[in-house]
Amino acid sequence: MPKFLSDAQVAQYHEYGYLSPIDLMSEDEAVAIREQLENAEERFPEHINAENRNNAHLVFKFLDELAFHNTVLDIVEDLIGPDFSLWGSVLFIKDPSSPHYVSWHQDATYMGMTSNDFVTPWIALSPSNRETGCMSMIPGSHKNNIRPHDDTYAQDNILTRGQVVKDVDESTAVDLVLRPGQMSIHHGEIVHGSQANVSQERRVGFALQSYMRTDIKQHIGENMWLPVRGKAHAGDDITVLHRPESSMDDAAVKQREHVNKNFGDILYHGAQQRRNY
Ligand SMILES: O=C(O)CCC(=O)C(=O)O
Repeated sequence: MPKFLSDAQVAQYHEYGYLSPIDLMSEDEAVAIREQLENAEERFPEHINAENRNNAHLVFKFLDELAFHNTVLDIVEDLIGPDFSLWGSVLFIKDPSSPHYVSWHQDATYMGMTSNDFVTPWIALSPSNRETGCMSMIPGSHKNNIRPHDDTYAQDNILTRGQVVKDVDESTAVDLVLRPGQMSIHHGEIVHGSQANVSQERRVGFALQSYMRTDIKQHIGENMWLPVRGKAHAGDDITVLHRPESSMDDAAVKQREHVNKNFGDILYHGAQQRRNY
């Protein structure tokens, strides 16, 4: 029996590769978290910006708390079972009237995992819609394995390599419209992307990328995992990560630097170029 989702939602996830929208918190709660985020951007501009956007949950308590939000974890458990860790997180922020977009891609392509059966909750901290540049999914595309990607390094593409899957039938795409406080969740192999923000409003999304069963391992780089629920990742090759004691504490900052170096080495493994994010 699922903990949060209905049986129909679980079946829908397996059929289409995503679920959306899911009510996670009130709009007021989401606005309060966004305020904390914008306060952190002001206070620690070197530690949280468009280039330094990965794994901020390892240094900011309010993001760590989102990563351990009980409802998020119940939803994850309904989809991948009781034993899982968190691999990383990414803040996907698009400023008002900015050209930045995300090309059609499959998350698992460059993660170097032994299985791609994992989930990414994406939490909206602002309105995410067609104008602000919401995510769009190609339903069912998680069933066709990883397709070839071209690394374009296109300037306005905010994916690491600007990687793109060719020949996507865009007529089947579904826009995931979210109000602040709602979330979506998607499979590691689903083809998805997002357009530029043509509105006057900032679009702020926090992707917990990704929660993975603890029998899944990294086969490129160091095997680093933040234990979340159930049986933790085990083995001599596992580096266990820790939650921050308080925001920006020294040990947490050091740990994140180490994790982000490893993250970059994995995501750019074999790449022709390396960008600063
Ligand atoms: O936030 C976006 O526009 C894209 C995010 C994304 O590709 C992801 O979370 O996997």
